[in-house]
Amino acid sequence: MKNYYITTPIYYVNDVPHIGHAYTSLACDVMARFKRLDGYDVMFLSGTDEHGQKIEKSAVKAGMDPQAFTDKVSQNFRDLLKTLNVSNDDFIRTTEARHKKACQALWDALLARGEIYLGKYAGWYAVRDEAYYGEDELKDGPGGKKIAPSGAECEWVEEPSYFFKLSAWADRLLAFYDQNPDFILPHTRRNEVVSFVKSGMRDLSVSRTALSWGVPVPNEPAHVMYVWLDALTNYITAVGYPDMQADGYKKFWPADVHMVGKDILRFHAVYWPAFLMAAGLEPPKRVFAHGWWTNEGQKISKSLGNVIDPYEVIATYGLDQTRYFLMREVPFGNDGDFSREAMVRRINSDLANGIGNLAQRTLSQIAKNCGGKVPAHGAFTDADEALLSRARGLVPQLRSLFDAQGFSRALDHIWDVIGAADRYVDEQAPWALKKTDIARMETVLYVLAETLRHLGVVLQPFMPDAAARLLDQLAVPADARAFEHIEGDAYALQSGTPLPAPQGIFPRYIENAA
Ligand code: ME8
Repeated sequence: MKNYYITTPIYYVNDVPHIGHAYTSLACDVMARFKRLDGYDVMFLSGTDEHGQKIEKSAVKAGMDPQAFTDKVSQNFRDLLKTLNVSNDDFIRTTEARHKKACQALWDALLARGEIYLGKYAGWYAVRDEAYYGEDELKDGPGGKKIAPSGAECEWVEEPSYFFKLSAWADRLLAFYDQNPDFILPHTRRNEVVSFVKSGMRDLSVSRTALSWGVPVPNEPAHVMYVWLDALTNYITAVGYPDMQADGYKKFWPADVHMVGKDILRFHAVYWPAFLMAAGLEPPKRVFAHGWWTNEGQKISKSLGNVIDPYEVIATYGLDQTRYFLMREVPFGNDGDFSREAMVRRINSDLANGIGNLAQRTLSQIAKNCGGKVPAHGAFTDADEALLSRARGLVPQLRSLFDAQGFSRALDHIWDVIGAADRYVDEQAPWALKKTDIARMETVLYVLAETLRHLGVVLQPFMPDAAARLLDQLAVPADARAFEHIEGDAYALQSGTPLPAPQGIFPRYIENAA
C-alpha cells in the first residue's frame, strides 16, 4: 500500500487569508495531486488554529464571543481553499471536540512519562507569535519595549505554568536530525535549527493561567494548554489519535510532510518531534520550510496596507495562471517577490506562447487536415522517437524532484519538453508536409498530440482545470489520466478517435483589456 500524508499549517483565524496562506496551501495541493496521480492513497489536511491569546484578543476587539468569532472567520479559510481548487481531504478546527480529546490524551501521555512538571514562568512572551523568548534573544524597541527577532512586541509574563522538559531532549533531537538528513528541507534551513538546539534549550512552558481560551489541562481547571502544543497536535488528531488502532493513524502516521513557512520552522522541527518522541510517538518524516513572499519588493504587512488579496489576483489573472506563477516563479524554498509584471510575463510567454500555442497549433492542424480525428501514424523516425522518449521520461524525472518538493524545477523540466516539441514542429513543418507527404504530416501531428497527452497528464497537479481542458480536447477518458497511463504505450492515443473542436487553453493577458 502506498500512503501519503501531507499537511498545511493550521492558520490563525485573526487574519484575513492572503497570498501567503494561499501559497502554502497550493504547494501542498500540487504535492497531494501529484501523489494521487502516482497511485498513492493521500491524506491532505488543512485547517484553522483557533485558541490562544492572539485569537482571544481579536474576538474581544470584534466584540464577539471567541467561539462565535472563530466560527465566522474559520469559514474564510475554507472558502479560500475552495476558490484555489485545493483538494484537501479534511479541514480541522482546533475548537472541535475530536481535537480537545487528542490534546488531552497527549498531555496525559507526557505527564505519565514524567515529561511535564509544574513550575512558574517568569519571562517574555510575544502574543503575535504566541512564543516565549529568552532575554538574550530580544532587542530594545521604542518606549522601552522588548522586541522579538520576528519584530513582535513582547510582554513580561509571570504565572504558574507546567513545563515540558525540552532541555533534556537536545541530544536526542540532534541524533534524530543526524539519522534523518532530509527531515528538514531545504538543507540550508537545517543549520539554523541545529544551532538553536545546540545553543542550549530551556524547558518550555506548556500551560497558561492568564487566559481561558484554550484546551483545558486535564484535572487542572486553572490552566489551558499553550497554544502551540494544542496547534501542533492537530496533525495527529486528524488521523484518529488517541486511537492508535484507527485506520487513519495506522495508514498515515507518521506524516510524510508538514509544509510550513520558514517563520514557524522551530515549532515544527524542534518542539513537535520532541513532544512526540517524549510521548512515545513517531515524529513526522519531514518538515519543509518554504520562503517568504514580498509584494513588489516590500514586506507584506497589514500596517503597510500592501497585503495581496488572492481573490483579486485570481479574478485578474485567472486561477490556473496564479497557481502556475506561484509554483514557477521562485525555486520552492526561496523567498519570492510578487510582481504584476513578472506575473504577466509568465502568463504570456510560458502559458499563452508556450503550452497554449503548442496545443493550439497541433490541434487546429489536426482539426483542419486530419478530419478532426487522432491522425494515423507510420513508423517513427529518430526525431519522433527523440521527442516521444522525452515525454515518456517526464514521470520518473518529476518523481525524484517531487520527492524533495522541487516544484519549480519540475515545471522547468516540463517546459523543456514543451520547448523540444516547439523545435520539433518547426523542424518537421507539418504545414509544408501537407502539400508533399500527407502520411508523414499525420505521423508528425500524431507525435505532437501524443506528446501533448503526456504534458496534459503531468500538468494536472499544477493547473487542474487547464490540464483537464487539454486532455478533453485529446479525448483522453477521465479514468485514463494517471501516471500509470503514460508509462508505456498501452494507453497511447488511438488513431481515428474523434476529437472535439479545438479551443484556446491560455489566452494572452492584455493589460487594461477592459
Ligand atoms: O503561524 N509568504 O499561522 P499563520 C509566504 N497558526 N508564506 C506566508 C506568508 C508570506 N508572506 N505569510 C503567511 C501560524 N504565510 C500558526 C501555525 S501550525 C501547527 C500553526 C504562510 O496564520 C506560511 O505558511 O500565521 C506561514 O508559515 C503561515 O502562513 C503562517 O500562518
